[in-house]
Amino acid sequence: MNTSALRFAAGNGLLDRRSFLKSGYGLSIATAIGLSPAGRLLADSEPPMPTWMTSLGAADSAYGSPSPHESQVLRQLQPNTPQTAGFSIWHSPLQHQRGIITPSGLHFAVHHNGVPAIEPERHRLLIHGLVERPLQFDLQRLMRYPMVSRIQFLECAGNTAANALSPSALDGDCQALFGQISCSEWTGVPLSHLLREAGVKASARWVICEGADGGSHSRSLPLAKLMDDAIVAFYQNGERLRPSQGYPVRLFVPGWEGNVSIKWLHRLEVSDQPAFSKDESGLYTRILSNDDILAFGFAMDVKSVITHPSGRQRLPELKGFYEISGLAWSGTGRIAKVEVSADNGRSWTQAQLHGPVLDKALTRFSIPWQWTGAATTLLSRASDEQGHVQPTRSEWRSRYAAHSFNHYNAIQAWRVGRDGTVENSYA
Ligand SMILES: Nc1nc2c(c(=O)[nH]1)N[C@H]1C(S)=C(S)[C@@H](COP(=O)(O)O)O[C@H]1N2
Ligand SMILES: [Mo]
Repeated sequence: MNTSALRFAAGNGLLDRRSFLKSGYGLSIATAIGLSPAGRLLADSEPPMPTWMTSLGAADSAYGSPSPHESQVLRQLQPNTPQTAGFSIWHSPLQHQRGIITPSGLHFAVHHNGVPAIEPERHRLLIHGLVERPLQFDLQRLMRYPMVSRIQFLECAGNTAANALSPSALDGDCQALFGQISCSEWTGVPLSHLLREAGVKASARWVICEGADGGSHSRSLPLAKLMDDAIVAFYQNGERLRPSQGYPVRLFVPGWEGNVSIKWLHRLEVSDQPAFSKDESGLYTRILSNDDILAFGFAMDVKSVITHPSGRQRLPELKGFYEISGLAWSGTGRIAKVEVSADNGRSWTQAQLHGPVLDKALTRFSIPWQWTGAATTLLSRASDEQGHVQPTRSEWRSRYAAHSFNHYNAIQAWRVGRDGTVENSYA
């Protein structure tokens, strides 16, 4: 193909992100992906008309489901994690998704005590402790309060733990390595409405939040954050929560590690101190490199991953045009920029952010790439509006003790081989 019309923006074929937006560049996508004249002729000679074009289709069903041709797009259990009766981690297939919204049936899930079969009419939410008026709500009364909707991500603190812990990069796809992140439109009642109604006492600082699952998963959360932007959510992507996401009601705490968004929410105890429950004293702390223990470090860090091309995908042609596309997010604000490198970090260029760029939501980015066919490594590096930038893996490792794995947010590297294979790498 004639590459004279291409505007290169960084090494090894990364194109200017506006290449296809400005007509002046004279770059057509058909040219870029190399549709040959022979290919065009083939399209002109129509194959025989398929039967679906000449007969009536099937009846539809009362609740839609994906095409049977997409049956490989499924959540998957976390590899190498023993699943016990109650404990399971399901990963979302990021490499099959586009845009920023996770379909509800593909939302990742972490269950410590299985999925309780709650009968909504028997479920109650109790607010007690340091309040003037302890309150107990049934769902019908709870859902009469004014509601808000927000598009926000949820990420498990342990997402990408394999890359934090494993001394060499494990072979895996984007789902296996990064699949504990999803993004939905969440709708519910701001928790501040309910806490004000209960009348929080002046000495209150914390709220102990507990689920109705058999093991009573619970976390202590600072009152200030809950008053600021937490919601008691009933809806996910316009329909009632899936049982897996906390039906009939969950806490949703924007930008913070997933384990604090208590599913099947049934009790809020207002307190002047945290409970130091089992999980918040052990599982959800981080050990720093100087052996200090960081507890109650809630906000998820700025992070990104290229989803196309990504681990275990195979580039169908061994050189030429590809769109690099991925996801970026930060628990402390909006994504400000994502830089991409196609030469293992020697040169970088800014990817296009696809709007809307929302606070504490997944943000889609993309950049056109003219692959020469040589083996290379693709990287993405996100920055948020507060100036946080993703660290390299060795920078991340130097902050934490060797066996620490929560909040891993280092720059991800995908190695592209000359045979078109893509694999996880430590750059
Ligand atoms: N009641 C209850 N809430 C819970 C959990 C749980 O096991 N029980 N798991 C937590 C963890 S560790 C995470 S990461 C998020 C995951 O939310 P999701 O399953 O809707 O993706 O839920 C949190 N809330
Ligand atoms: Mo989690």
